Amino acid sequence: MAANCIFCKIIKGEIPSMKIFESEKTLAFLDINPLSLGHALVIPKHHGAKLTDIPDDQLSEVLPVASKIAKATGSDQYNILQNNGRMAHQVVDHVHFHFIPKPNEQEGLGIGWPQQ
Ligand code: IU
Repeated sequence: MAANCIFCKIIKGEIPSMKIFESEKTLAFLDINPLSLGHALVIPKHHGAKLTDIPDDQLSEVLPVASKIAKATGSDQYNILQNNGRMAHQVVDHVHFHFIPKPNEQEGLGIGWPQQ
């Protein structure tokens, strides 16, 4: 954990968030400034700014959680995005994977979030 990291504060519960999934090593919550309905972030609990700072055992849990979220929302049109460094538009220096659904205009987004 890093004392001044906003996502570490979210993990510790010092800052509120709309949590949608939590496990020992991973947390997922809704993005505060969503690019689409259901835009969520999946983060390893281990603090590290960039992908290469995160131990493999933490990283390996992240994509399965993103997959669970995709399944639970019912969305089959979405982006998974992970930015590293300012030139790549990274703003928050705690590794996070964006899940950005592209709701079908006729059907909208699906209905749920993953069960714990
Ligand atoms: P980026 O990949 O570092 O550019 O994305 C950071 C994201 O974190 C961005 O979509 C913000 O809206 C989001 N976010 C958040 O959900 N809660 C926060 O307290 C802060 C940023 I600061």
